[in-house]
Order: sequence, then C-alpha cells, then structure tokens
Amino acid sequence: MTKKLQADSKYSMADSDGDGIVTDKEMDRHAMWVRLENEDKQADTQRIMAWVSMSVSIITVIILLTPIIDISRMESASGFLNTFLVAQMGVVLGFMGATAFSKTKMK
Ligand SMILES: [Ca+2]
Repeated sequence: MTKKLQADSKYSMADSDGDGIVTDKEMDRHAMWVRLENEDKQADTQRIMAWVSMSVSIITVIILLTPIIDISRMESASGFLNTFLVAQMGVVLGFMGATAFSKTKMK
C-alpha cells in the first residue's frame, strides 16, 4: 500500500521538488525551516521587548526629572520606581546577554 498525504496537507509544502513524494530528507529540511522561522520570530519578539523596556525606563527617568511629578509623590513611589527600573534593566541585560551567548554558540 502506498502512503499518501491527505488533500491540502500542511506537509505538502515539504515536497520541495514537487514529485509528490515527501522523502525523509525533505521532511527534515521542512522541520528545520519551521524551527528557523520560529527562532526568527522569537528573536524579533525579544528584540521588541528589550526596546520597549529600554524606552520605558528612559521615558520614566525623563518624566521624573521634570517638575510634572512633585517631590512628595516621588518619595512615596520611590520603592516601586527602584524595583521597576531594575526589572526593566534586567530585561535589557537579559536580552543582551542571551544575544551575546547565542552568537558565541553559533561559531
Ligand atoms: Ca519530493
């Protein structure tokens, strides 16, 4: 009995030479493509997260340095602000560390 893919199967795109047979090699290549695409999307998301964290931290500091916030309110929020800024920097540093680490792993 010959094996067949179902009609409009999501694996039909794995048949890269279009001969109607999805070989193990084609399947592996397809799996690798999917993995690379997912890694690319993940890297994009992490990069956006790092940018947002960095921007939010900078904007927060700029706002704190303007007279919009009065000193008494800033004192009551200082505990929260410390934690907030350290956490944001943690995200940025984590991203930079992970990027540097994955680059050394690629070599
Ligand atoms: Ca094929």
